[in-house]
Amino acid sequence: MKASELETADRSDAEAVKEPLGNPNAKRLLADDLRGICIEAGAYDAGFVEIGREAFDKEREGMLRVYPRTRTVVSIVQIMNRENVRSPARYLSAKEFNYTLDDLNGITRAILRRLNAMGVRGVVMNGAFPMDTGRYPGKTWDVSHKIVAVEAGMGRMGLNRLVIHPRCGNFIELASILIDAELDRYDAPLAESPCIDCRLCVAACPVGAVHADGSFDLLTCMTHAYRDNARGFLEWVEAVGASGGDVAAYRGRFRDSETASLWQSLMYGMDYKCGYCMAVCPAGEDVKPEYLGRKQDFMKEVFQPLKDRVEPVYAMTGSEAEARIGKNPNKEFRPAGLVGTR
Ligand code: B12
Ligand code: SF4
Ligand code: SF4
Repeated sequence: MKASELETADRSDAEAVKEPLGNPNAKRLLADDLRGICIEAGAYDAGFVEIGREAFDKEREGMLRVYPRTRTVVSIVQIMNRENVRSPARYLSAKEFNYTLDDLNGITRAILRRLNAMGVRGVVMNGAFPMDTGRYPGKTWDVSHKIVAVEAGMGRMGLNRLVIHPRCGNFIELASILIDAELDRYDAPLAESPCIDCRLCVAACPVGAVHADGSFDLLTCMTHAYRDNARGFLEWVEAVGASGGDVAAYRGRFRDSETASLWQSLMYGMDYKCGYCMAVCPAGEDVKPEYLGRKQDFMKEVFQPLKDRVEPVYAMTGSEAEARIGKNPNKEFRPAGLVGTR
């Protein structure tokens, strides 16, 4: 699956609404009041974008398909605990990702309930899963929260392609709310990127998905970091089928530890295999002092434990990622990504 296919995968809906439906009863809100409601509900930060913004030209169709009365898109930011994200105990990091997404679900719903009571209607967009698997392996999500967050002035995308908040850095997760009200004023993108171009994200990525030229290899990242997601699961189903009851053949494809990981993901939320590009990022006013002026300590405490972590790393056979994995004796290449893109 190429990035271009991903971009066009859901563009075939001929009936798609192109402009928001008129709503004579639409309310007007003050941006300051709405921000107060968001912060009171537990958001770390919030910003607002009008549906007609040029940057939404490729996004608007998805937004209006979900909620045709959308006038304003609310970006909600929730902070993560960065020590959990950085921990070499990756199950703690996975829990931080999953828990923060759950937290966002609660916060966005609380905001919308308050707005409903004021006569404003809308739709809460999930931070991540579930998504529309009917469109798999195409673009299964309707709203790109990173694009909304950037337009709402919540941060800028760094070299690692994650939104970096000017204060707490990239240790945030995002959600959006589509509402039918218009605001007295809207937010604008930040003038400066908080990314300090240290390239630690490039160096930390075990599969080489973050490139120094700013490009990003989505499929390579997904094959490893999302091993327990849809593609890995399809591969597991094929392995079970192909083994025809031969347990040794099955174990040749999936070790017991890998079967246990899939089970754990199904039971407790996805066991993200990586996120190192986020863990090592020192950008953001609250984070930078941990790095600048004491780089050696930062590398020892944050970067090196992840680089040295002994673990399986998943990539396609013969790929550049396989070659990169082979250069780090702490990482064991495991063939993956064989099915799940058709
Ligand atoms: C799809 C997806 C992924 C994919 C692709 C990632 C990506 N960079 O887009 C994969 C599986 C790889 C992934 C991984 C991760 N993700 Co993710 N993911 C999403 C999702 C569902 C959509 C992202 C999206 O809109 N991408 C499209 C655009 C906006 O991304 P982009 O970087 O600008 O560029 C892509 C395309 O534009 C395209 N592209 C680029 N140039 C060009 C040029 C042309 C011509 C074309 C056609 C295309 C093209 O390829 C790029 C590659 O991604 C969102 C949730 C959501 N609904 O928004 C979460 C989200 C982006 N993920 C998130 C996180 C936390 C992660 C992980 C850290 C999870 C983990 N623990 O491993 C990693 C980090 C990887 C990384 N460095 O980006 C957070 C980001 C928070 C933040 N601070 O920004 C989000 C917002 C979830 C959330 N609710 O908080 N993710
Ligand atoms: S999540 Fe891991 S594999 Fe994906 S880009 Fe970040 S460091 Fe690389
Ligand atoms: S790790 Fe460094 S280069 Fe990468 S996004 Fe963060 S600040 Fe930018």
